[in-house]
Amino acid sequence: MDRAAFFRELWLHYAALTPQAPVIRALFGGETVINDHVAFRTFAATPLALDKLEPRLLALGYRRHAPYAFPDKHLAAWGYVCDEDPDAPLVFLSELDVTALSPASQAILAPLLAAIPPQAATHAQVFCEGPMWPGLASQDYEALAQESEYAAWLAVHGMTANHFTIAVHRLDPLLTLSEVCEQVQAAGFALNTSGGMIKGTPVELLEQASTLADRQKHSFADGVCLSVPTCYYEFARRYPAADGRLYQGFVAASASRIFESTDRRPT
Ligand code: OOG
Ligand code: NI
Repeated sequence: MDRAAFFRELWLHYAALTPQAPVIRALFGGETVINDHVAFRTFAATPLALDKLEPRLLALGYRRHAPYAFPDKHLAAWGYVCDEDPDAPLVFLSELDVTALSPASQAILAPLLAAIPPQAATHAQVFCEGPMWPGLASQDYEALAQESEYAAWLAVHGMTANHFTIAVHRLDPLLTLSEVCEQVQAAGFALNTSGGMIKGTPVELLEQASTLADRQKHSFADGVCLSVPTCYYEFARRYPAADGRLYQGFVAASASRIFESTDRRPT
């Protein structure tokens, strides 16, 4: 599959989980909006680990750019860039070190991880395939989320883009990130305020904001139906680095707060 087809298909899966996304994108030009990046989550040391998925990104024309670490969330990530096409979205791929979780959380996850097919990373649709494991009971979901919102989200949704991102620096006419945030809020969408509404500064070459994830009813293995966070939309404004080219990296301190866009919150 070529890169354009890959992102078209990914958007369809993402928009089905994220009804806010096409509505918000339409505020800023609809299909003319440039997608700055997408992000995926996975379980480390499994057939879907980052090192197993990476060849799929390389095959789409990407290369590893920079690593990021989130020790408090037991996450590691890489950013990927596409040299052939400066307009291609960047990719942020993170993985959870399950062995760093409590024995109770590891026990909840063990049957899921054991069910991942050995060749899962080679599946044609791996990046929008969803969970390749049996469903959780609702109380296990809630127990897991207490310790790791990331683990609980990933257990429910599996491999799928958890956000797309409006490239604010590419909007015409140009808007500031706070103008973008105001328009999104005026349209009725709540933003993630963890660490402040706008994360990062021009000095860090990247300013970011994001919505709170949409929610959908999910029916758990014990028959209980709960509203769970699905996916969110992000807004990123990049600035030129010293060499005059736009910064292509991420900012770990900001990313750490952006992850929280899919946290469960009291409803
Ligand atoms: C990724 C969070 C980090 C960014 O742009 O810094 C991120 C995630 O939620 O999986 O997207
Ligand atoms: Ni992002």
